[in-house]
Amino acid sequence: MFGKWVLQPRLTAYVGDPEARYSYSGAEQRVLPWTPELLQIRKQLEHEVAERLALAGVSFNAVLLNAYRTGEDGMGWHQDNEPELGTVPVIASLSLGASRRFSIRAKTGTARWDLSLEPGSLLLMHGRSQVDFQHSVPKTRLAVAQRINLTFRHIKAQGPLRA
Ligand SMILES: O=C(O)CCC(=O)C(=O)O
Repeated sequence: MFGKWVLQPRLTAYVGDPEARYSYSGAEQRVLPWTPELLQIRKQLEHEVAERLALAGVSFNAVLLNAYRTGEDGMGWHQDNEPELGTVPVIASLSLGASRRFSIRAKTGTARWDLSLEPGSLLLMHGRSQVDFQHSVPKTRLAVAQRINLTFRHIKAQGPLRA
Protein backbone atom coordinates (compact mmCIF):
# COMPACT_ATOMS: atom_id res chain seq x y z
CA MET A 1 0.00 0.00 0.00
CA PHE A 2 1.51 3.39 -1.10
CA GLY A 3 4.84 1.60 -1.73
CA LYS A 4 4.95 -0.06 1.72
CA TRP A 5 4.09 -3.60 2.80
CA VAL A 6 1.21 -3.58 5.31
CA LEU A 7 -0.26 -6.71 6.94
CA GLN A 8 -3.96 -7.13 6.14
CA PRO A 9 -6.15 -7.46 9.25
CA ARG A 10 -7.64 -10.81 8.12
CA LEU A 11 -6.54 -14.06 6.47
CA THR A 12 -7.03 -14.41 2.73
CA ALA A 13 -6.78 -17.03 0.02
CA TYR A 14 -7.47 -16.77 -3.68
CA VAL A 15 -8.77 -19.79 -5.60
CA GLY A 16 -9.53 -19.93 -9.29
CA ASP A 17 -8.90 -21.21 -12.77
CA PRO A 18 -5.15 -21.04 -13.55
CA GLU A 19 -5.60 -18.16 -16.03
CA ALA A 20 -7.69 -16.07 -13.59
CA ARG A 21 -4.75 -13.92 -12.52
CA TYR A 22 -5.79 -11.16 -10.13
CA SER A 23 -3.91 -8.31 -8.48
CA TYR A 24 -5.16 -5.97 -5.79
CA SER A 25 -3.52 -3.68 -3.22
CA GLY A 26 -0.45 -3.73 -5.46
CA ALA A 27 0.17 -7.49 -5.26
CA GLU A 28 -0.67 -10.35 -7.61
CA GLN A 29 -2.52 -13.09 -5.75
CA ARG A 30 -1.26 -16.66 -5.83
CA VAL A 31 -3.98 -18.71 -7.57
CA LEU A 32 -4.79 -21.85 -5.57
CA PRO A 33 -6.64 -24.73 -7.26
CA TRP A 34 -10.35 -25.35 -6.76
CA THR A 35 -11.35 -27.87 -4.10
CA PRO A 36 -14.39 -30.15 -4.62
CA GLU A 37 -16.27 -28.21 -1.90
CA LEU A 38 -15.65 -24.82 -3.51
CA LEU A 39 -16.64 -26.18 -6.92
CA GLN A 40 -19.89 -27.42 -5.41
CA ILE A 41 -20.62 -24.02 -3.83
CA ARG A 42 -19.75 -22.28 -7.12
CA LYS A 43 -22.20 -24.52 -8.98
CA GLN A 44 -25.01 -23.74 -6.51
CA LEU A 45 -24.31 -20.00 -6.58
CA GLU A 46 -24.19 -19.92 -10.38
CA HIS A 47 -27.60 -21.55 -10.36
CA GLU A 48 -28.85 -19.05 -7.75
CA VAL A 49 -27.75 -15.97 -9.72
CA ALA A 50 -28.01 -17.48 -13.23
CA GLU A 51 -30.11 -14.63 -14.62
CA ARG A 52 -27.65 -11.93 -13.54
CA LEU A 53 -24.66 -13.91 -14.89
CA ALA A 54 -26.43 -14.47 -18.21
CA LEU A 55 -27.14 -10.74 -18.52
CA ALA A 56 -23.45 -10.01 -17.93
CA GLY A 57 -22.41 -12.92 -20.19
CA VAL A 58 -19.96 -14.32 -17.62
CA SER A 59 -19.51 -17.22 -15.19
CA PHE A 60 -17.50 -17.34 -11.98
CA ASN A 61 -13.88 -18.42 -12.49
CA ALA A 62 -12.42 -17.33 -9.15
CA VAL A 63 -13.23 -16.84 -5.48
CA LEU A 64 -11.54 -14.64 -2.91
CA LEU A 65 -11.80 -16.00 0.63
CA ASN A 66 -11.47 -13.79 3.69
CA ALA A 67 -11.35 -15.04 7.29
CA TYR A 68 -12.10 -12.48 10.00
CA ARG A 69 -10.70 -14.21 13.07
CA THR A 70 -12.06 -11.77 15.67
CA GLY A 71 -13.60 -8.28 15.77
CA GLU A 72 -10.10 -6.90 15.34
CA ASP A 73 -10.10 -8.16 11.77
CA GLY A 74 -11.94 -6.14 9.16
CA MET A 75 -11.78 -4.59 5.73
CA GLY A 76 -11.52 -0.85 5.08
CA TRP A 77 -13.57 1.19 2.60
CA HIS A 78 -12.88 0.13 -0.96
CA GLN A 79 -14.48 -0.78 -4.25
CA ASP A 80 -13.58 -3.82 -6.30
CA ASN A 81 -12.54 -1.96 -9.43
CA GLU A 82 -9.40 -3.70 -10.62
CA PRO A 83 -9.23 -3.74 -14.44
CA GLU A 84 -9.40 -7.55 -14.61
CA LEU A 85 -12.93 -7.42 -13.07
CA GLY A 86 -14.26 -5.21 -15.88
CA THR A 87 -16.29 -2.07 -15.21
CA VAL A 88 -19.55 -3.62 -14.00
CA PRO A 89 -18.60 -6.92 -12.33
CA VAL A 90 -21.03 -9.43 -10.86
CA ILE A 91 -19.75 -10.42 -7.39
CA ALA A 92 -21.60 -12.99 -5.28
CA SER A 93 -20.63 -12.77 -1.62
CA LEU A 94 -21.41 -15.71 0.67
CA SER A 95 -21.06 -15.30 4.44
CA LEU A 96 -20.37 -18.11 6.89
CA GLY A 97 -19.70 -18.13 10.63
CA ALA A 98 -20.32 -15.08 12.79
CA SER A 99 -22.53 -12.21 11.60
CA ARG A 100 -20.66 -8.99 10.83
CA ARG A 101 -21.67 -5.52 9.83
CA PHE A 102 -21.25 -4.68 6.13
CA SER A 103 -21.35 -0.98 5.30
CA ILE A 104 -22.00 0.63 1.94
CA ARG A 105 -21.54 4.30 1.13
CA ALA A 106 -22.08 6.36 -1.99
CA LYS A 107 -18.90 7.90 -3.41
CA THR A 108 -20.65 11.22 -3.74
CA GLY A 109 -23.12 12.53 -1.19
CA THR A 110 -23.79 11.13 2.24
CA ALA A 111 -25.93 8.05 1.57
CA ARG A 112 -24.85 5.08 3.68
CA TRP A 113 -26.31 1.70 4.55
CA ASP A 114 -25.36 -0.82 7.25
CA LEU A 115 -26.35 -4.45 6.82
CA SER A 116 -25.79 -7.41 9.08
CA LEU A 117 -24.42 -10.24 6.95
CA GLU A 118 -25.81 -13.38 8.56
CA PRO A 119 -24.33 -16.87 8.16
CA GLY A 120 -25.56 -18.47 4.95
CA SER A 121 -26.57 -15.12 3.43
CA LEU A 122 -25.79 -14.26 -0.16
CA LEU A 123 -25.11 -10.65 -1.14
CA LEU A 124 -25.06 -9.95 -4.85
CA MET A 125 -23.18 -6.87 -6.08
CA HIS A 126 -23.65 -5.93 -9.72
CA GLY A 127 -24.36 -3.03 -12.04
CA ARG A 128 -22.56 0.13 -10.92
CA SER A 129 -22.05 -1.14 -7.37
CA GLN A 130 -18.24 -0.97 -7.76
CA VAL A 131 -18.32 2.37 -9.60
CA ASP A 132 -20.63 4.57 -7.52
CA PHE A 133 -20.26 2.92 -4.10
CA GLN A 134 -17.67 1.68 -1.64
CA HIS A 135 -18.06 -1.04 0.97
CA SER A 136 -16.32 -2.15 4.16
CA VAL A 137 -16.44 -4.63 7.02
CA PRO A 138 -15.73 -2.42 10.04
CA LYS A 139 -13.73 -3.72 12.98
CA THR A 140 -15.76 -4.12 16.17
CA ARG A 141 -15.00 -4.14 19.88
CA LEU A 142 -17.78 -6.70 20.39
CA ALA A 143 -16.67 -10.28 21.06
CA VAL A 144 -17.37 -12.02 17.76
CA ALA A 145 -16.45 -15.48 16.56
CA GLN A 146 -14.73 -16.14 13.25
CA ARG A 147 -16.47 -15.19 10.03
CA ILE A 148 -15.55 -16.49 6.60
CA ASN A 149 -16.58 -14.69 3.45
CA LEU A 150 -16.33 -15.99 -0.09
CA THR A 151 -16.66 -13.57 -2.99
CA PHE A 152 -17.12 -15.32 -6.32
CA ARG A 153 -15.96 -13.28 -9.29
CA HIS A 154 -15.26 -13.39 -13.00
CA ILE A 155 -11.68 -12.45 -13.83
CA LYS A 156 -11.13 -11.39 -17.42
CA ALA A 157 -8.30 -12.97 -19.39
CA GLN A 158 -5.02 -11.04 -19.12
CA GLY A 159 -2.32 -10.43 -21.66
CA PRO A 160 0.79 -12.62 -21.69
CA LEU A 161 2.82 -12.89 -18.45
CA ARG A 162 5.43 -10.16 -18.09
CA ALA A 163 8.93 -11.07 -16.92
O1 LIG B 1 -16.21 -9.84 3.87
C1 LIG B 1 -17.02 -9.23 3.19
O2 LIG B 1 -18.24 -9.34 3.34
C2 LIG B 1 -16.55 -8.24 2.15
C3 LIG B 1 -15.46 -8.75 1.28
C4 LIG B 1 -15.01 -7.70 0.33
O3 LIG B 1 -15.36 -6.55 0.44
C5 LIG B 1 -14.15 -8.04 -0.77
O4 LIG B 1 -13.71 -9.21 -0.88
O5 LIG B 1 -13.88 -7.14 -1.58
